[in-house]
Amino acid sequence: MSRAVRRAAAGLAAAGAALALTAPPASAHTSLTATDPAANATIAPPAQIVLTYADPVQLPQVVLTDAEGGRHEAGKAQAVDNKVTEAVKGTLPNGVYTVGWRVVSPDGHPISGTYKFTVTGSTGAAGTGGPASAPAAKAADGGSGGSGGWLWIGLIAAVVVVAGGGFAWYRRTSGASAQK
Ligand SMILES: [Cu+2]
Repeated sequence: MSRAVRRAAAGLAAAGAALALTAPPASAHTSLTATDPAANATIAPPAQIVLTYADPVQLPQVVLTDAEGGRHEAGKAQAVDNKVTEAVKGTLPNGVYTVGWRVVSPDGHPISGTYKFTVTGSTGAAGTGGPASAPAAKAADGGSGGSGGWLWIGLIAAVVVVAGGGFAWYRRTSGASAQK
């Protein structure tokens, strides 16, 4: 009887050990292993944000906000293997910026986080780092034809003017109605 119990216990232990050996590694979320710019770094204006994870990731989202909530990322984030890259719009003026990110782990779980860095020594004065400066820089690189570049600048300037006017109008009207 006691031998049978011992045998059963030994069998259970062996089964448990086999299960532990054959079970897939506990599928954990991936994790952020490195960032460029580094968290809490004080640096010259970066051209892009590069986030490195422990595993390949999908569906990346990155937002870059200044202290006033203004957005400075350009286009969509790109994920290649375990690296996510997000371009920065124009030259960041001096100040503190927050990077907010979200990716989907290999196990299908989304993870997200934020960190801050500080820009110093920037030649981009506050208010001039807007949408028009990025295409202007590209046109100066000679990447697109001269007239094409100017067409884009004009188009974007028009969009900015229209959007700015609309926003001002919205603020006026909503402010007026809120006061009454
Ligand atoms: Cu997970």
